[in-house]
Parts: sequence; structure tokens; C-alpha cells
Amino acid sequence: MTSVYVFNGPNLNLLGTREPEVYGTLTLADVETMCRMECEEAGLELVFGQSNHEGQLIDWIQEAGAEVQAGRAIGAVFNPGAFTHTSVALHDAIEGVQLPVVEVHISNVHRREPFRHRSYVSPVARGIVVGFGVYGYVLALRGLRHAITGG
Ligand code: CA2
Repeated sequence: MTSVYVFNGPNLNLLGTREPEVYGTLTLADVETMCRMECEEAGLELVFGQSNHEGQLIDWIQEAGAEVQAGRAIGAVFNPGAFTHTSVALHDAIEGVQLPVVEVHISNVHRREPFRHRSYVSPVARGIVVGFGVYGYVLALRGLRHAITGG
């Protein structure tokens, strides 16, 4: 079965525990369930992960890129968390392995502090979903599938 990845960056393991006015009340486990349902309907195998470590995210991106090159995966939905705004290394990893990425943010980062307006990931993303809460993950999976398979 063809795979799709959903990667989450730092502090997203705290989802649903604090700042509900910004990020909602659903947990990351709820997000994983939503993504699993979407993938089941689409006939895709979901690989879901969260890490607080930039190097771990880079390793996952490289592994996902190799799987896409081998024809075993379509790409990744990626919420890089705060690394969005700082990480040249994530930009380089995505570009380096040509991984199709849909960048997702739960909040509308453009309505927030100026330091959240810049993304190092957006220039190498296939698409971006911002500000639709955790439903954005489902939209991003649909968008990625449509962009890559036409389905
Ligand atoms: O809106 C998003 O999805 C963000 O990627 C979330 C990041 C933030 O740094 C980005 O600017 C936008 C923060 C993730 C931390 O999530 C928490 C959730 C609940 C409680 C504490 C942190």
C-alpha cells in the first residue's frame, strides 16, 4: 500500500492541553485519528510522527524522500511548529530530497506576531494550509493526494 507521512514539530505533543483559544481543544492523538480516517478512505497507509528535535525531523524527511523516490509514498503533511520560522536545515532537507510537502499550521500565523509571518518551509512546500484549526491536516492530506495522484 502507498504511504503518506504526517510529521509534527516541537511542542505539538501539548496540543489540547493549553492555549485552546489559539489551537483548539483536540489533542494530537485526535489529529492522528482524523488523519487515519482520511487515509483509510483514500486507501493510503498513514505514518504519523511528532518530535521536539530538529535532527529527528530532518531524518524523517530524508527517509520519506527516499520512499517517494522509490514509488512507495506520495509525500508529507508537515507542521514544523516553531521550527517553521527558524530552520534553514528543514528547508534544505525538503529541497535536498525533493519531498512533496504540504505545510500546515493550525493557527493563522499571519494574524499573529510578526516573527510567525516568515516561513523557511513555505518556499519548498508544494502547498500551504493555514488557520483552519486541526481540520487543516485533513485538507492538507486531500490537497497532497490531489496534487500528486490527481485523485
Ligand atoms: O499554528 C501552528 O500550527 C503552529 O505551527 C504551532 C506552533 C507555533 O510555533 C507556530 O508559529 C504555528 C506551536 C506549537 C505548539 O503547540 C502548542 C499547543 C498547545 C499548547 C502549547 C503549545
